[in-house]
Amino acid sequence: MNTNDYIALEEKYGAHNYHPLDVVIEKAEGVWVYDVDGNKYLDCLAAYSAVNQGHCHPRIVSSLKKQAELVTLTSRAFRNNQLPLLYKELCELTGYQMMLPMNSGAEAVETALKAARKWGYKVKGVDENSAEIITCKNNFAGRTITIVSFSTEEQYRDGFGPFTAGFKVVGYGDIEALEKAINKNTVAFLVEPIQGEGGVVVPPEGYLKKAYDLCRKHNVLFVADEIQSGLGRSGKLFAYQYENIKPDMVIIGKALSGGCYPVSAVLSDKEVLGVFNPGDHGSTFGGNPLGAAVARESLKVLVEENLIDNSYKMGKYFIDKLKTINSKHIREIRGKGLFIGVELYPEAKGARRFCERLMKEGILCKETHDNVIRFAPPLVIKKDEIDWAFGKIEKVLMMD
Ligand code: IF1
Repeated sequence: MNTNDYIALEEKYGAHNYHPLDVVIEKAEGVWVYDVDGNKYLDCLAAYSAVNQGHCHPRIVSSLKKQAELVTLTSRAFRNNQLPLLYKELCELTGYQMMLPMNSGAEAVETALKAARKWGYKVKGVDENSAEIITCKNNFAGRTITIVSFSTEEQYRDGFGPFTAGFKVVGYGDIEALEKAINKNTVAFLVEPIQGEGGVVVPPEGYLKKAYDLCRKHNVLFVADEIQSGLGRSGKLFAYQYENIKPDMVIIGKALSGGCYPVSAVLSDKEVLGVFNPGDHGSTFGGNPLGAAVARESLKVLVEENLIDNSYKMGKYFIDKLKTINSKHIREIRGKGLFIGVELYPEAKGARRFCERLMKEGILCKETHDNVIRFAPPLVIKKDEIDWAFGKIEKVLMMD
């Protein structure tokens, strides 16, 4: 079978909830992916930052294989020997006292929302059923009905009402709007330290600290959604670390498993996650030994292979090179670490057509927010691979 044969099957049998590029990948290793027709591509999306450690990292794959032959799932009705070790290693790495494991990012976001509301009622003393959570315009936190209840992207909401109450939306970076939105019922402020789907938007210098201080002043939880920006993507372990803050909750996923298995988590100190009592919350697969073993190895690889520092250095190198491209299409180049967005002018007629051209040149990337090309390769990328990609990116962006 060739590319078109696979596409035909997808068209015939699959729900059409995506519009992917016409590339059918059958193998991947490090920063490279290979399609069914024998073509090779540099992956500049890394599965939306789930493959920070590189595709099929040997250490992570072998941890998956080894654990899969021991025990994969016990349910949380019983205990297993991998989760306690993940708890310890993840809390020591991040400096938090507690962790609650889930599977998808959205499940971890929902967990954080429930923890914030419960903390609001049991600790802050907000009246029952009146908790409010503030989020930002152009947020992306997942696809559940509660999460899209606070989305500002019409398409993500269309046809999915009625929506969950108790959310307010303020401009990203607008500290006055945040202050105005806070009231006695506010329990949390949920924010991406760098907005991914919003177009790789880095907030104004000092915004996160000012928002954090406002949360402190009004006894509101500062909750960082680091599912995409975290675990080295921004050039630091967490993107929030570019400012002098320590969120009350941090939500992670994606690269927590190196892209080998769905593992997500919420991190906090005891005051917040301590509000959960046995039976309050859970999930069949949450905290399973297979995911825990994979997550443990994924974190070890991130640290032992200095991928965070590589993200910082290669990201700076990549951005500096991109800034030399003298293309009429480029409005702004922005990002931190290997979390890079190239925003095009509206006259460029959208980023998708450049992504299609880049695919023909052997580079896979994804447009976000219509006019932004996102470059977010695995954090293992080397200078010569960036040089190789740069030549093709420059060629494509210099076209009409
Ligand atoms: C899709 C977007 C990215 C996330 C942040 C929570 C989640 C995500 C900051 C939920 C997930 C994924 C979802 C995937 C495509 C991708 C995406 F384009 F949708 F918005 F990365 F930008 N917080 N993002 O980025 O995690 O439940 O997916 O594990 O839904 O198409 P999830």
